[in-house]
Amino acid sequence: MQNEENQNLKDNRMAKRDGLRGFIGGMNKSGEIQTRDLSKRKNRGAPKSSLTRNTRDQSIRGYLSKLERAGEIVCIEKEVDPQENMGAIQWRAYDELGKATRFKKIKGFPSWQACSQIFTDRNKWALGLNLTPEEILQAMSKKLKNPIEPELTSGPGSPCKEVIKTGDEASLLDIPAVIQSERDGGAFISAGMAILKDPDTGLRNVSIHRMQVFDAKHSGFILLPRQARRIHEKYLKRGENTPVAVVVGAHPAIFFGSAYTTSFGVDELSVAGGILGEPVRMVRAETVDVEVPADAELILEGEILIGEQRYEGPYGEVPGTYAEAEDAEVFRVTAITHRKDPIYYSLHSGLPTTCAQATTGFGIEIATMEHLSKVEGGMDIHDVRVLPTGGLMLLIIKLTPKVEGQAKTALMAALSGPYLHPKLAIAVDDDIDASDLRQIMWSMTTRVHAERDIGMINNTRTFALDKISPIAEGGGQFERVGTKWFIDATKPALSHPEKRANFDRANPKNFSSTNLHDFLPKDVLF
Ligand SMILES: Cc1cc2nc3c(=O)[nH]c(=O)nc-3n(C[C@H](O)[C@H](O)[C@H](O)COP(=O)(O)O)c2cc1C
Ligand SMILES: [Mn+2]
Repeated sequence: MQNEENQNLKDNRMAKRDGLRGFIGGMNKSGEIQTRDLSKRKNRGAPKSSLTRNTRDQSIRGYLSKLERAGEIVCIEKEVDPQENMGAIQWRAYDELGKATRFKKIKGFPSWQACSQIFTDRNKWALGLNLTPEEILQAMSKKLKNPIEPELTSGPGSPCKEVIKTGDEASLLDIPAVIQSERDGGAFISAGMAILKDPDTGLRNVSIHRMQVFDAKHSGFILLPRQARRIHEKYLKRGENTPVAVVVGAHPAIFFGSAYTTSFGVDELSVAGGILGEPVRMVRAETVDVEVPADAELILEGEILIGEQRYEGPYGEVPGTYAEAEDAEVFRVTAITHRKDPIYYSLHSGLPTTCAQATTGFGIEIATMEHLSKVEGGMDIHDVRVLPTGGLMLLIIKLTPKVEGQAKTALMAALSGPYLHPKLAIAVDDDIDASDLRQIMWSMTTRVHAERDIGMINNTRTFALDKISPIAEGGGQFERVGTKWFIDATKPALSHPEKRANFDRANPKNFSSTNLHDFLPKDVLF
């Protein structure tokens, strides 16, 4: 009995994550999932209203406090070891409890704390960005259209400069970088937001790059063919090293901005400002000509070296498999600045579910929703989900198909959206919770006639880390060509009401008006 209850509790917690909710539980009449109304819980750190939002905090600390008040984070007082067990603890805490982790005592790093798995699902992102899970995709689209430029503040007294180490004092070995997956080539600084400046225009770019710690002064620096690489190549042409400041631990809006794909020349810190509703406060770095967010936990200043490559990897990557070891760019540190009691963001990558899937995935959801709003003059799209289980390659669209074939148009558009990652797109109807794998599987068996409802597009570019897609002839390990495919698991369209009704769910009588909790014994904790 006890075991059964424990199992139920565990199932309940599981349900909060990758869409394993009760099959029909938690739905209102229209089939929309009812997410917990956080605003009704006292002192739970939920957003009050847009007018009373505190936009002054630009650190990661306010968000960690909110996670704590909302019961979304476990605090580990026992000593942990970044080389041995931090990776497993942080991963399991989310997998088994659905929670982020705060580490209070780290072996070998007495003045440091760490946090992990803090952006693993939509609820946590909503908490961090002061939005509700229901409004988040539309609200973010709007905010992304209204960037606010960062502003320079005076340096002294900035939290990120409480400790300044330059020259021999600046050592990467002083940072509690974690060995995450079993076969990782070493410890990685995994949540570094690299700020680069275009040498021609002075325009700033911010993006996240994994950095394998090689020694006190050097780390790897993986540069996929995106905007940071474009800027790095400009410095290469000039025969110069690329100056860079890497930020670890800042407000969720800043972290989101650095992981979001925008047009070349758009400053991701302006994107972050738009989300915050005020300029990001910046200070000048010590040894490179770059500005950094004043309220950050940790800054690594340095340069990406010209003409130097080192063997890097393997690394447990976002699909949940390893990126092979290969030659990669090298970063050399010139200064390290941090708070006097820094909180290191130990971002876990690798096997789902981690921040690695739920961060880029969240960006893909917003961009896909926006992209689909322009297709067929706008369709009736209710939700877009990049479920972490799919390692960024699975995308679910929830829509009401008005006419036959419309879901397939949406699916094709979704597979050629702004991001390359989605490989399998599945359309579900408006009575399905698009975050619930059980409901998705049910739709796929009961509403899919495979011959009609499945499509494949061969020989298309696929996600750089999708190892099942072969490497393009003559390309590097990140250039892949494969097959994108889609499944239309919607009901017949609104234009065929009788056929459509034929696929209605056989819901229990009065299920939406019957509240299970009214009938449960009062002393049972749920
Ligand atoms: C956790 C995480 C790790 C990432 N690691 C890398 C990396 O090592 N190399 C890389 O080129 N991109 C990496 N990315 C992707 C880029 O940071 C991301 O696509 C960014 O938006 C690119 O910025 P850009 O549009 O300015 O080029 C990572 C993203 C996340 C969320
Ligand atoms: Mn960019």
